[in-house]
Amino acid sequence: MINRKLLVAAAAAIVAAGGGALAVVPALAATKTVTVKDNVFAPTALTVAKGTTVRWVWRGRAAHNVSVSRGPTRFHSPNKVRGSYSKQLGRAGTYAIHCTIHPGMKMTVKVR
Ligand SMILES: [Cu+2]
Repeated sequence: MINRKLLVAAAAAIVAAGGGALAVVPALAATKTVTVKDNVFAPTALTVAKGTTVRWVWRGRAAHNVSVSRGPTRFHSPNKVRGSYSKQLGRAGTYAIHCTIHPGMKMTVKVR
């Protein structure tokens, strides 16, 4: 005979865990998109909450990259002509970002 009380307790535990996980997902899933055009980022300034993922999407014809020149953490995308590059920003501060191929191609991301 199956122990019905144990089954009910197990089901309740699974529902509680699932509910908790679902409640956490929206905060972690926040994403902001930046368009990488020929020789300009759009927008050029962005302010996001800590933990936000910034996703750069290539829309131009020339190769570009996303490189942090100054900021709480450094990262550097490959040179790309299409596709996207995402980075979750977990440390607060101002990130000065540029494309190393086009020195005038700059933007800032403020994480608070
Ligand atoms: Cu560029």
